[in-house]
Amino acid sequence: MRSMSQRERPLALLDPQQLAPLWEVLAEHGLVLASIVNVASLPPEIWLAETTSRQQGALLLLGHGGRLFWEQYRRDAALNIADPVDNYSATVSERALRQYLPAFSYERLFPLTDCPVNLMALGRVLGWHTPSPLGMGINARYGLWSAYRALWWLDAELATVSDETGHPVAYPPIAVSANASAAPDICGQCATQACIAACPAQAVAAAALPNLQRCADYRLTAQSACAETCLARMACPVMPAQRYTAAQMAYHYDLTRSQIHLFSSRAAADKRSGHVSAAAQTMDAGASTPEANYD
Ligand code: B12
Ligand code: SF4
Ligand code: SF4
Repeated sequence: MRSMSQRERPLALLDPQQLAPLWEVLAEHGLVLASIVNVASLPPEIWLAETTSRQQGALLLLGHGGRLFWEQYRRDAALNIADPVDNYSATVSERALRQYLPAFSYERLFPLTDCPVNLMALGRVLGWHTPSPLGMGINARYGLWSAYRALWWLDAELATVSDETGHPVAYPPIAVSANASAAPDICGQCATQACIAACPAQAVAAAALPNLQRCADYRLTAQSACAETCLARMACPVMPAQRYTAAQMAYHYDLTRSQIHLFSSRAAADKRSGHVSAAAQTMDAGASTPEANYD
């Protein structure tokens, strides 16, 4: 981990082409999406907070796709630890950094209660996915079945920073494209748009952001068909083999359902007392549980 004094020293040059063994070991743990990019080449909208990490250095973004991560995690992790998926992601990625980049210092930005980066915006910039009616990105290789697992800041300067059009180059080039502007618009070319008709709450619409309130209200109803799943996500015909298993689905959707329940109970209590808490205005998931694996 880095210290304040380490932040001041000049950055060492890192050749991304030498990272093949790092990508390999991460992929073995199911972290099959991995990109590294210089901070200086990123647009300001990816940042949610002022932080020294946005001045210089590089960001290493890791994500899982499909089922492999879940299988590895179930095999390796002690399930009785707090925030197991986040802890597992942080532990295996830090171990890999120590082993393959011992000369660099680094700082974890996610999982973290106050992650200073808008992960979905960063993923878009790096070409990981294109927009879908569900709001989450869709990836050519993993469909709707990917999520961010870890984000690390490194005191490194990458040898190459951007392509000829000025877009940051992601290493290694990933399934969709290394360049967001060149990624295929999967949902724009989808003939069925089955996700829209499949949503029982009419929360999903073409060319619009999903209505998260409708989704949340429906998920809390006693007869909800989306207590442990998302019918719209399951209906997507892209890469069906990557769909989460029933246990994986139930884990994540149980977690978000209880967060939504907590949020709405607090809001109702505030309404009764005439007091509006910060948690009622925006659900402070971090305050109630640091686990951020809402996948
Ligand atoms: C808090 C949070 C939630 C909260 C949001 C509550 C609230 N209104 O405050 C809850 C628990 C409800 C939630 C739910 C889900 N989330 Co969420 N969530 C986060 C988290 C940890 C922080 C977002 C945040 O507060 N950003 C800071 C604010 C300032 O930025 P913002 O843009 O205003 O943030 C809002 C949106 O991000 C929105 N939101 C949160 N999650 C999602 C997911 C989707 C698909 C959309 C459209 C919007 C959305 O809620 C935020 C607050 O209003 C991020 C991880 C991260 N650190 O980015 C994951 C994250 C955004 N969630 C994700 C996912 C997948 C989901 C779920 C599909 C999980 C599930 N299986 O149910 C659902 C879908 C939402 C829905 N349809 O209702 C993924 C998206 C991955 C992707 N492939 O693009 C992320 C990136 C987590 C990850 N590890 O990858 N989430
Ligand atoms: S069903 Fe079609 S429009 Fe909906 S998420 Fe899948 S590819 Fe996109
Ligand atoms: S969880 Fe259910 S209500 Fe929410 S978007 Fe998916 S299908 Fe619609």
